[in-house]
Amino acid sequence: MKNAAFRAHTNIALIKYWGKEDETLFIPMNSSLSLTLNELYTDTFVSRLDEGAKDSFILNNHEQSEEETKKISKFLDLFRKEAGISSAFRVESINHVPTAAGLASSASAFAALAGAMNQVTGLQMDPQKLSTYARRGSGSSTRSLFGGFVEWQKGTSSEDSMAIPIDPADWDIGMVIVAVNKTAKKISSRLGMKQTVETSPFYPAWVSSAKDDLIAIKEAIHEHDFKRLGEITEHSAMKMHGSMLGAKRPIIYFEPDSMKAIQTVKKLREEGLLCYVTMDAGPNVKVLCRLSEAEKIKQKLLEDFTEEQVLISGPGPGIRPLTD
Ligand code: 2P0
Repeated sequence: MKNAAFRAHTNIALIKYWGKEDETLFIPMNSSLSLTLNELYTDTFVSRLDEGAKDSFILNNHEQSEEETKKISKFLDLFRKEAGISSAFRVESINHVPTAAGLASSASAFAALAGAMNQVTGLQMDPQKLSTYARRGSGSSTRSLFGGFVEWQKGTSSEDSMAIPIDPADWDIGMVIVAVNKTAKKISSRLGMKQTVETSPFYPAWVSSAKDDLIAIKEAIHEHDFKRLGEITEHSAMKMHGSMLGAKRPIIYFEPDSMKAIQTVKKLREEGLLCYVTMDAGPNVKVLCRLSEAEKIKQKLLEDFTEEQVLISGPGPGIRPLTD
């Protein structure tokens, strides 16, 4: 095959991934669990080039630097090696992220590229195995192979550190995303996790409590217990940020507007609405809620934020080929 195109949706972790056991193979310290989102996704087109050509990478219609292309080439090497081929590829990606959201994610990017490479090379790996390949591009992209609630089992080796779909999340689950700040983050997740693992005295507690949280959240999902799901989600995010605050030097992703959104969610909860915050390696706040109540939550957030800063999403599907 000469060309292939795939779509992958981004995901937000409810039990966070923070820290690597193996930095080269992207094996995490703890298993994690996420929700795939319908509204944020990446479309990636790959074409095999003629002998002698070099890899090229175009993102949102802009040719990327040699340095960025090198990262992609390293990822493509995994597929070239498995397929026993040496050809170069042209990779073109479009991030479908609403204006000003600032939520472009490596999770959907590497998942879409893994899907396209799996097809164009004729490897036809099953999604589980393919998730171990996506992982080598970016840890969180492992989980974007599937839709709904997805677990990334840390495993014991590169071959079994993979994603498993847990539940389609088709029981009135949604997220309200508050784009607090769209500028690029100051400390990359990769660096942030490394610094936390190496210097935070709270890190071992993070790892052991993430294990318990994972068991508990899977029970909550199984029982469709939304309140418990939300409580575990918020607690996991705050514990992850707590471990970062204990790093030397401290890693602080909170901004005044993040706190504003968190306070609003707290107030809504006091008024009886079930909604819970989570935050990643940046100041944006994501609110886990009932999809049927997302609009009400959005309206409340609009008292402090603009229309283009607040986005509602339901659960999204796993990767799929684009045929038209
Ligand atoms: C997560 N994050 O579980 C966590 C929570 C951010 C905070 O996965 O180094 O881009 O490429 O494996 O996957 C973001 O980190 O990091 C991330 P690498 P990645 O979603």
